[in-house]
Amino acid sequence: MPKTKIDVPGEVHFLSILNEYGNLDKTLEPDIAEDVLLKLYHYLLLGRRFDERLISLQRQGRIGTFPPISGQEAAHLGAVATMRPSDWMVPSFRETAAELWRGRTLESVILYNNGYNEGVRIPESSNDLPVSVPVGSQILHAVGLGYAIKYRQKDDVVMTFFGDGATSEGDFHEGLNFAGVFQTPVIFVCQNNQWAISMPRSKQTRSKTLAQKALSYAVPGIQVDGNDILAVYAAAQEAVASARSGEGSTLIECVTYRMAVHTTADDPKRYRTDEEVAEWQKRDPLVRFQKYLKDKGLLTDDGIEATEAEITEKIQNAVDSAEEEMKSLGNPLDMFDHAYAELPPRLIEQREALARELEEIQKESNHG
Ligand SMILES: Cc1ncc(C[n+]2csc(CCOP(=O)(O)OP(=O)(O)O)c2C)c(N)n1
Ligand SMILES: [Mg+2]
Repeated sequence: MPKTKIDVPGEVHFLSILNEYGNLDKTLEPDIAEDVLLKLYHYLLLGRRFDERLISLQRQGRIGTFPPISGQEAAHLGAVATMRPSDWMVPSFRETAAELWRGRTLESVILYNNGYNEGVRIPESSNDLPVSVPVGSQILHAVGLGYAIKYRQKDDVVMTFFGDGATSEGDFHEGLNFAGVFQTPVIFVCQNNQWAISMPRSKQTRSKTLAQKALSYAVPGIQVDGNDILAVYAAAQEAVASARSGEGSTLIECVTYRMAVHTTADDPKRYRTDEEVAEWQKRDPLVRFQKYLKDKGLLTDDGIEATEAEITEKIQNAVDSAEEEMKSLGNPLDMFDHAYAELPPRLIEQREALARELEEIQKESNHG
């Protein structure tokens, strides 16, 4: 059948600057100030150590279920480091290092993972949105914000995060389509960590890349080595500049790996091999960046030790103060707040019944 090839615009490129052996492509090295490079190292390490501490707290029953970020720190940190404070970060649930970079406190993360409302409170000074657990739902919030920014003729941008699994959700496609049609200033950052709980990337889609999915919505898509913080930074910097200047959205697929459990309620040994994990451990973003900074003469063994000590203390202080704060929080009646402007009669009754019960418990403990 005679057909004419349509010249569909768009190509997908892969970006790597600092490879897994720590070798640098000098021609692509982004120009990042020394203090920013060291700050990035601090937050990479903080993300890793805080993760380890949170897992240990969860195992001791001192926090609830928690989704670790180990292995993915560069993929989200490198991206947000290109934003300015007035921009909007719209996270999913696996971007702790980036949230800390944006000003979220360690205490807030601990409170959130213990189920306290206070842990999702965003400071007045920040535009960022809280963690979103329903997979992909935040993408729609992000494009809505992007549309509002454009409507108000501001030059802020929105950066939203999601996983490889989220690209199978309708929300992802609706969001990208909206972004393409309305040219919203939204940067879509997909942390392709190879797994959506036990569902491998290979069963998620037959597409060669996730980045190419953007092309059908007339949005540029790029794939980067997500364990290479310089590549993530460079790609995000370009995407942010483009969005800020009115040229619309970009999808950045960060190829990375979840080195730990999906959440503390998961056992990955049931669906993936130790060999696979070991293979990715060799591509650790932290080790690679550390080598880069050492080669540049910005970091020494003493410097690493000092940063470790500073971080250990920071985390310990946060755990202490969060545990102290939690003693005065946690009124079970709070569960009736925020869902309704006015509680329906059925819930008013339930609230009153619970309040009576709590009073009884209190009385008994006062006497006992
Ligand atoms: C709409 C919806 N469906 C299912 C879930 C349960 N769930 C939580 S995380 C997850 C997998 C998400 O995978 P991915 O998008 O790759 O992100 P990752 O967890 O790997 O960071 C699923 C299915 C959910 N939270 N929301
Ligand atoms: Mg995933």
